Amino acid sequence: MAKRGLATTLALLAVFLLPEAAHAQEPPDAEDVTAQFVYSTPISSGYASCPDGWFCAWSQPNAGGYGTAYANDLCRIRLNFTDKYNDWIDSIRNRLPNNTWVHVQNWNGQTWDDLWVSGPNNWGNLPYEARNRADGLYFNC
Ligand SMILES: [Ca+2]
Repeated sequence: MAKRGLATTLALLAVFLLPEAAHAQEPPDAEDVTAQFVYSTPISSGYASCPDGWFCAWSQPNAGGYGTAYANDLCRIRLNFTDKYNDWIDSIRNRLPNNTWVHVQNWNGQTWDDLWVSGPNNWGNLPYEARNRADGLYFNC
């Protein structure tokens, strides 16, 4: 009976723990980097100023405010904006190649949470509740 009780307990733990692990959606070799390791460049406002092959983010809705484009070849890294540049991004455009998905993420003090997951060719305003919260970008391809 004691063994069955342990097995039942472990099974219940797995039920509760596994969905959380699956939610992370990140490979174990995800690497955190800061801006000095990622090629980026300022861009003008307007969705049309996002060059083909780049991921673009703007500080205001409708591709307004200041913008930054991030280069390709960014698989499986997280760009941590660091304290100086956190809590920004209102709108985005994903023109990265290689079926790259970009997770716009918030650091909640313990883990990275997805505010938005941008598939290939995705563009537009982030949902209202996701704006001005991004602390990093996770590139998955
Ligand atoms: Ca934040």
